[in-house]
Amino acid sequence: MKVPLLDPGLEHLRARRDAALDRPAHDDRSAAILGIALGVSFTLCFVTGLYSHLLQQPPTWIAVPPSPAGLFRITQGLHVASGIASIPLLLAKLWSVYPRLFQWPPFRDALHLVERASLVVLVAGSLFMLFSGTANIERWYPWKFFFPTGHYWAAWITMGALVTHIGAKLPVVRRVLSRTPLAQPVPPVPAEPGILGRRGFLGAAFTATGLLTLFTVGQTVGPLRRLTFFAPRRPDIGPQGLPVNGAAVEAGVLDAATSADYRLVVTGAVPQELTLTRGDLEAMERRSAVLPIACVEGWSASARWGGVTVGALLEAAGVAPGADVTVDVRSLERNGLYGQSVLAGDQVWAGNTLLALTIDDEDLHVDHGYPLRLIAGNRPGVLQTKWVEELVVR
Ligand SMILES: Nc1nc2c(c(=O)[nH]1)N[C@H]1C(S)=C(S)[C@@H](COP(=O)(O)O)O[C@H]1N2
Ligand SMILES: [Mo]
Repeated sequence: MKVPLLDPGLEHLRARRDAALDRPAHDDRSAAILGIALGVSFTLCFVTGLYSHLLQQPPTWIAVPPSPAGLFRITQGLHVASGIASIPLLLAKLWSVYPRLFQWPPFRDALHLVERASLVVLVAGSLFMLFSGTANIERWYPWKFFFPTGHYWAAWITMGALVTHIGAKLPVVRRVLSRTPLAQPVPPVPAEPGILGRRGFLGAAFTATGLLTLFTVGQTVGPLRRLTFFAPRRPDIGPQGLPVNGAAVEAGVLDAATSADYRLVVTGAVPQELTLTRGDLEAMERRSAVLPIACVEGWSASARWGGVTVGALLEAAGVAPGADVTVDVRSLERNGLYGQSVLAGDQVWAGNTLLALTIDDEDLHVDHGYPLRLIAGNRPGVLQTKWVEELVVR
């Protein structure tokens, strides 16, 4: 279809667009290669994100196992790393395909219209996911919704649009992968000075992706911690060599946590309620375990924790060992998202589900939860409640 010329300026733009579409950075092959990379990073990010969501908001019929203890550390490390890697990939992809925005006519038939409309959802959803995830890593919340809920549901919508898009583009991807010539072979574009070829363009995109990953992943991969230039936290900087999320002063618990009046209460469905001082807890049988704090924000760090098992406390309160109970772990910090967490299933009785008194044989720093904090295997950091003052057995 030939559109009548209205305006020479428009005609000039159109000529530029057609020339751009012939350039290697904007051709099908570049777009498909970046699309494949994004398909991989988005899928990895989605699957690990689902796991994270499941652990943080488990349905009642699922009891998250306490082992492998480091599993969440790996899945959440991958989640944040694949999300960060997707940022330069997405920018490169958008750069690669943007001239197509001005394609005329905008759609060929009804199906093509649906496919192009789904792109609005895909692009908006992708930008939203990567922006909200990055902002959360920085603990910056310039919005009104609850981050986990918004990020979770937007992920489903974005992935739906992605599946639609992949379905529509599969033939192109297949041709590119099998390296057969594209449907209408275009004469090779002569190299123009100052214009990147495909190799240069894709090379720059993948190099940026690699460097950004390398300079952030040290927040969870210990040996790379010195290269953590772009992540807000290094895993070894903080009191007792561990980062802090939510200091005692911020939580408003500094006085209560350091007071001689501190007591741990074990209550609920127990034959015998307990009220214990920190001294009573120190006198109980001690266990130690090497466990990571793995924050949903993507940093993680391992430490050797010492303390009392939750199981031992329940037994002291008269609960039969191994009984099918759920335990609400409550903090001195009563309000806010972090005020309590739940232990269920095997996590209740596991030998490495601790109420910790020490890190590396030193009393916990108050910002790490002194006098007593929960630490257990395969749990997101948000559920490792600090300044524990009450266990309620159900
Ligand atoms: N009561 C309470 N517990 C809490 C928090 C908090 O702010 N208040 N922060 C949580 C989060 S998000 C993480 S990642 C870990 C961090 O523990 P740390 O500060 O000892 O490293 O504690 C968790 N437990
Ligand atoms: Mo966290």
